[in-house]
Amino acid sequence: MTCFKARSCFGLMMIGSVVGSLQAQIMQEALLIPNNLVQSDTLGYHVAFDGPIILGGAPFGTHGGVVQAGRAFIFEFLGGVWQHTQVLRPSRIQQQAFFGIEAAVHGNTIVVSGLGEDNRAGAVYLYERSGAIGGPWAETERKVLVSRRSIDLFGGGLSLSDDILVVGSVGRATPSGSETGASFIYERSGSTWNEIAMLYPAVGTPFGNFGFDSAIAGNKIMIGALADDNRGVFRAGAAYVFELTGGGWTENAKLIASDPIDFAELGMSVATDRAGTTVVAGAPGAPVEGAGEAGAAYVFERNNGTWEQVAKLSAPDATPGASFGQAVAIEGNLIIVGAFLDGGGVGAYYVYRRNAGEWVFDTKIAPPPARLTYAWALALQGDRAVIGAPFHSLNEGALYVYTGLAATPGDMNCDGAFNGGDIDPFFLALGAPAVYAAQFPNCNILLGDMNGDGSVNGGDIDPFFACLGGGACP
Ligand SMILES: [Ca+2]
Ligand SMILES: [Ca+2]
Repeated sequence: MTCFKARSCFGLMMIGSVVGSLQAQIMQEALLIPNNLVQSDTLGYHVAFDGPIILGGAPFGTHGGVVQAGRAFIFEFLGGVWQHTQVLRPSRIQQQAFFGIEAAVHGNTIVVSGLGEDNRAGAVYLYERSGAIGGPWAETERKVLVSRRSIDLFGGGLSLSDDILVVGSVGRATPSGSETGASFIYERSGSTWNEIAMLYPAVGTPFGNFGFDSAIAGNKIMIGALADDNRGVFRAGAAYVFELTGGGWTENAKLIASDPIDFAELGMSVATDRAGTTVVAGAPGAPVEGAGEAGAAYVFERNNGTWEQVAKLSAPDATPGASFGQAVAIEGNLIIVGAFLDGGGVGAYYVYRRNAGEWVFDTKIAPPPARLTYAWALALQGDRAVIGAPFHSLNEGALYVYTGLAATPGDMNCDGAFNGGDIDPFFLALGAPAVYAAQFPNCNILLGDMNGDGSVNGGDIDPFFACLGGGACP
């Protein structure tokens, strides 16, 4: 438990549980509220998370008299606790740049958006960490578009992998129509990132907001276009899949709801699993059984090269205006969906699991009262989730960290599936638990407790392989 302000600490609590699974007890691990927050910082407006790094965007803070310049907070997992280690500010500080309104982190690289910079032309800033975990992060590059215009809004919909950076520009004009929006692809070459492509829909909607959100997995990039008019339905929204084939990124599929609805805005949020074969897209404006703007999240899976909608998720206690689907995340067989206006503006997130191919509701996590707009943003990796509550405490904002989300026994690399890829990590956990913890920082070692005696030891080997071979599982 890490606390940064005594008044905000309320201990390690068990929040929920899954019947029949000891491992899936979702616990609040930390509440991250740095001491130097100011009103209007809105920490948690965006969250990014990879390995031992949490990045919290705080875009609306006024600092040194520069109105809504924004900043971003880095937290690192050091000595078994989450510690606030650094505040990022860009080399060009500007009024209403909204630095931190979007961000991404992957390995030793961070990208932070200054979407509002230069009259909303927009910019992004890249940072690299020198040295090991805990070492200083320094700005390495600032990227802007060539022939940039105001209202390009370059800097939305960020995603980052080893060598690819995706940057959305929802106001950008493209050859397929005025202001369809676009996403720009950068490839890492040594220590610099070079623009290699501009992605846009083959048949776009003017002002379709293509590029609003994105996700990347291997050779696939998913891009949300929340105002896309598919089938003539105003702002029904869509998510596009692009694939790297024959040396270029090409449009592979356009994912739309089977029941497109005016103002559903599917594509407000987009996430993919690591394999790039399951996509979840939030549609926070969708009605649910007559509850207007209760919101939904659509799940698509790719089988034999074809994408199909396999589920429409909604809150079992859907209420009008909850905006379920404003934020989504997926890891293996686990999806979490934020509903920041649930409970009259308190907010909540919902957990779903894929069980025998079906996506089913598991649990709802709601914070104590008065945590305004909790789950406005969220991120998920392995066993951990990070939840942003940007308007908490007079818009200072806060981040919540939860553990215990992974629930597949034997899934030692916590990618959501139990298979041969878990054998090596299992033996690492058995033989060198400290090394395991360092190598898999967001995994729960107790997923290796296959005989359910509360620890990971030699007695788990036979049950591990029995389950892996198709026999009985815990
Ligand atoms: Ca696994
Ligand atoms: Ca055991």
